[in-house]
Amino acid sequence: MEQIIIHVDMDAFYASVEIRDDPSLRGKALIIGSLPQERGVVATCSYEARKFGVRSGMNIKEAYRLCPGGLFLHPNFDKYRAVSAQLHAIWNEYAAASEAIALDEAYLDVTEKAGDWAGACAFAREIKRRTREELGLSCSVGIAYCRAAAKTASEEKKPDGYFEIPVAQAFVDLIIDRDVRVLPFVGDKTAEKLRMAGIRTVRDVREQQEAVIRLLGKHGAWIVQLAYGIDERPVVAYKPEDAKSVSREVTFQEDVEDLRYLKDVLFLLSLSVESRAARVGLYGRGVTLKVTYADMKTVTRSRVIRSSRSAAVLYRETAELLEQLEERPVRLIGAGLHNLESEEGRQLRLEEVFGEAEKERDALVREKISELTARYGLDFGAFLAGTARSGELYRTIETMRLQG
Ligand code: DCP
Ligand code: MG
Repeated sequence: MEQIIIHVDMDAFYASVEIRDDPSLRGKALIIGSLPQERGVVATCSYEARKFGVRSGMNIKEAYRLCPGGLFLHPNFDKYRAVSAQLHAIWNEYAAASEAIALDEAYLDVTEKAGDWAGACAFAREIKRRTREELGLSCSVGIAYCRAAAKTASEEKKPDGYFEIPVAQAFVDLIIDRDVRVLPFVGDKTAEKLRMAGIRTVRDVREQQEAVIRLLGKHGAWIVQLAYGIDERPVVAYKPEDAKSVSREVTFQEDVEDLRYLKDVLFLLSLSVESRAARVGLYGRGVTLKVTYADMKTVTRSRVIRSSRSAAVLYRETAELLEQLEERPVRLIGAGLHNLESEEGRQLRLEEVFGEAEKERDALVREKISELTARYGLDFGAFLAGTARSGELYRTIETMRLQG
């Protein structure tokens, strides 16, 4: 699959917006998040503050210790959301499909609109120019033949960066001696597992690919592919704020790290989404997983599916997406269907006509419910009767967390 993808990411986003709106802040070590005397974390900070070692997600006390002369400000989310909408509106003009990953970040599939590589590079330059001229903010862009490389490229020359990775060989040459964490889906935990097996760099992954797969299974096979610069994931048109979706999310009373529990929660959320979608008579052609980590960083991941609203499908897809994320304490998790379509618009597949797909899904749902009943000792009958009601859902999820 030939693709040309631009990844665009704003520089020190929240901090840059504050500096734009109050030029007296320019050049200062600006830290957005809690104030030093409060409990909390750094959301982001200006590049001047980064020189002191301050980072997103860091405890605010630690940030204060590193940078006592810094200027600490609370975030203004409404403002960032409004700016984000303006940013994505500009970027979307250049893409046939654009996938908003965060308020300040998107993948743009420019393959068709740009026509060729030179056209894509011109788009990237124009995106930078317009973002600066129209919104007074700087961004970093990466242009590449695949998502993973585009993301690496946008980080390569931050801030105000511009970088091209036209082919797989160029990507491999760039990252081969870097830490495995340069690859998407390799977070701290995965990196640690690999390190225990003596695998530290991308080169090590290539040279010990059997070991990587043995160690990490399907996830490992992904990582090996990426180490060869192979990444065919498409850009899935998706905007988190898109109202045309049916989704359900839950914020935990306490942060959660247990992957099995998180998957069980996804299953319950999926059942709830299915019943909601059924009530409004809609099916989705995309699924979305949303995760907010304990440090407030939110990530969303989407996939294209064959039109469905089945809890089994939604669960299977979102659980897979979850496995590909970094393992860090989770504060909120959500699952949803998007790219919705109604009954009439759908083309039935043969398996559906004969009811086979449905039987298979029902079996998966039944199996999963008996698994949960055994694990948590709860009566899921009551829950199933009320899946669409939030109260029941939250209560069940919290009870499971306390019993798990
Ligand atoms: N954010 C947050 N908590 C985090 C990470 C990020 O609240 N742990 C918010 C603040 C950031 C915004 O999301 O401004 C975008 O995140 P990025 O990771 O893109 O960070 P920045 O844009 O701030 O900086 P960079 O120039 O490194 O992209
Ligand atoms: Mg950014």
